[in-house]
Amino acid sequence: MLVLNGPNLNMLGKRQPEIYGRETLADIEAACRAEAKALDLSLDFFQSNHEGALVERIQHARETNSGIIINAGAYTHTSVALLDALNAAEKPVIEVHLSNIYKREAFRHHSYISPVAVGVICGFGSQGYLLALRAMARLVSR
Ligand code: CA2
Repeated sequence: MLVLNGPNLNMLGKRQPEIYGRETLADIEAACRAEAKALDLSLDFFQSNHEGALVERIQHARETNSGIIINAGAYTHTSVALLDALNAAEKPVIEVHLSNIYKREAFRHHSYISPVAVGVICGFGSQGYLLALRAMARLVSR
């Protein structure tokens, strides 16, 4: 399983705790690792601030991962390149957001990722990643 994180998510816990909470990305990774272990899933966890690095990691996932859980950060709302890469990967995708993007500015209401996703989880903070892992465990065991 690949859990992919986009730009600025490395800043979690360091700024804007009122929107994104106090947990760091390392805390979320640790929680994901514990959940993946309980679900008997192998886990790769990756973050980049660079669109091309995210595209390359998705390309690699085609060979190495059974599914992709992605919080693309702001690239969610801008990146046709990530959409194309996810389509080409031909793996189940679950889109995750910490915040409820529909409660926020209108420009966050559109996602380029959602059309390729099996489902979207937003507004539950870091718990969303764990919910996505549980949903993905079922999807890949089918
Ligand atoms: O709610 C989410 O998970 C988002 O994907 C987070 C993105 C935002 O652009 C999306 O619209 C929704 C931003 C991540 C930035 O995270 C920060 C955390 C702490 C300090 C600064 C940025």
